[in-house]
Amino acid sequence: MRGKFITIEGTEGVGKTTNIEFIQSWMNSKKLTFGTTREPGGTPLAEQLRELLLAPREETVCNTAELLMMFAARAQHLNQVIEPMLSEGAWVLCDRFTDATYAYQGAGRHMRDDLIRDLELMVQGSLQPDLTLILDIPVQVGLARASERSAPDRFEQEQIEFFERVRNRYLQIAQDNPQRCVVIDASRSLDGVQSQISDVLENFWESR
Ligand code: T5A
Repeated sequence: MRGKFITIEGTEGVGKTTNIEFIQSWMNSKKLTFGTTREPGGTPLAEQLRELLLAPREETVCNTAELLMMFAARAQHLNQVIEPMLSEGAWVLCDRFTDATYAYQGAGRHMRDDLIRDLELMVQGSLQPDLTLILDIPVQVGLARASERSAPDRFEQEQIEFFERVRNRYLQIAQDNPQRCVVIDASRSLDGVQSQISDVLENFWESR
């Protein structure tokens, strides 16, 4: 049987990394075979593209180059990691996927949705995640959390308005895809966040 594809999304510092560890424990408790991966990244080539994308630089990265690099990394990741694992029946837990492109390059950078959709179709065909957890938090809270952890990358140097557009797009995506997406209130204590995630995962498990 084909594995399930679960993605986790949200604006900067929303707690994806922290909660991925929690989801991994849940998957272990269900004795699932699974892999955890991330975007951009997940293969040696895609991780190199990630470094190129995230590094602050003096040269302005044009929006089209940024979009194409995101999808180049995704094509490699799907081909080398995600598709083979799902075909073998393993579950895949992925830190960000194409929703991030609609949110960051679409809403954040004002790139046209139809361009993104064409690339999505070319790179992933009809493949979509089975479940997407969208962690939601006021932008300022997330940026403050992220800044305590490390120096800002190229995206984290954007203005607050950029992240507001990203957040709003994520909420819109959730509204448009209620069968796939669940919004998690990530502004609560970690215990509160993980209790909601646990409920969502158990529901998903029952209905799979
Ligand atoms: N990107 C990506 C695009 O533009 N387009 C795309 O298509 C894709 C795929 C990737 C960047 O690339 C962009 C988006 C991103 O800018 P990333 O590493 O995936 O970068 O994204 P970040 O958001 O930068 O990831 P972070 O690691 O910064 O944030 P996390 O993982 O969401 O947050 P985490 O878990 O590290 O938590 C941050 C801090 O908050 C604390 C944690 O302990 C940690 O210190 N924390 C909490 N504190 C209190 N209460 C809670 N509930 C807490 N949860 C976590």
